[in-house]
Amino acid sequence: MFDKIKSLVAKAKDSIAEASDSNVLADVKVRFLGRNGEYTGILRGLKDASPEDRPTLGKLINEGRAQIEEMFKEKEAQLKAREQKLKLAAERIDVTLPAKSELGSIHPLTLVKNQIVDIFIGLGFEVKEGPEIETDLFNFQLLNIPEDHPARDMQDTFYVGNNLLLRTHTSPMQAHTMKSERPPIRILVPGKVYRSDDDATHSPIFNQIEGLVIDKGVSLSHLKGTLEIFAKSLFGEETKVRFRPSYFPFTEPSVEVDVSCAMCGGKGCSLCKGTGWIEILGAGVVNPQVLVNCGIDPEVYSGFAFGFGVDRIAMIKYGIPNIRALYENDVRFLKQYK
Ligand code: FA5
Repeated sequence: MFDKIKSLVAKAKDSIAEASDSNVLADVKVRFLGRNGEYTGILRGLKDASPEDRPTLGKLINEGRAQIEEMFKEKEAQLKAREQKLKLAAERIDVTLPAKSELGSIHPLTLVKNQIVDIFIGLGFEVKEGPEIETDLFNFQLLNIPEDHPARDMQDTFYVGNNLLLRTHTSPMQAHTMKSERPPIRILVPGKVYRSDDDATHSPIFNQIEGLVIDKGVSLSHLKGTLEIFAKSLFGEETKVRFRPSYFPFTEPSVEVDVSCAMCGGKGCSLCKGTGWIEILGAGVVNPQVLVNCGIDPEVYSGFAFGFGVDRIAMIKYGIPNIRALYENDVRFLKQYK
């Protein structure tokens, strides 16, 4: 038995030395020190030893076990350190390699907005932004929109609280500016607006750009000249502009503005539904009542205003058939606008 203990300790020593990684070492440990392990088995043999040998043998067995455990501990630490080193080497990142991240692209709505803003900056307009949460006063009342106008209905407007709503157009910024500044005023207001609308050409959230000019002697012909320059700059020199009579409570007279179809040059195609014209905005001469509401004397000053849907223009410019494509953030769609 004395020899067996010695030879098992020696055998364990060899097996431990040979173990090439932590998994192998763990198996070796089970083989020697597990519940049914070779070395553990020796203890069971102790009962067959003579009573006078037992204390010495017991002591030897324990010392042998302590020795084997110590050898395991040392080897485990050794293997762990080596494996950690290998792992770090495998995960090493070469920070000097060229970066491979893909460049993003500008959203088509932002592209169109930037183009429009640039054109109007060139015409001397000042760019402003306004709140998306508005009061009934600024979104409707000051703009001469009567109490019973359908736009004020719950079906069309998102109300967010007592007298508060998500602005349905960028026109409230007309009132904010006229109440806080004196003419001459020449502003352009891009921004998000909200309506309870949802189909292929209408989205509950969309983008408008508002324009307002107030000065002495401003008339409808100034509006036409301004929009002609705008349309030619955005859609091409050949573009023609057409005014059709319309109605907005805050402008009088009011017009819908069409541009000749950029795709067919006015001959008629699927984009313009065969008419040769595409409607892009609403506009008009500022209603004198709105000037009075905002503290500007209509006997001295007059002005024009316009407001167009940026989404509609992006759809025309890029031939996008469904407005939802602009809000779904599908990278395959957005990538095309690099
Ligand atoms: C207005 O919102 C007026 N405030 C425009 C205006 C400003 C008139 C200044 C006169 C003076 P309208 O409701 O027609 O008008 O909307 C303007 C444009 O927004 C439309 O021509 C259309 O291009 C766009 N539009 C309207 N509803 C939606 C929608 N749900 N989704 C996308 N675009 C829309």
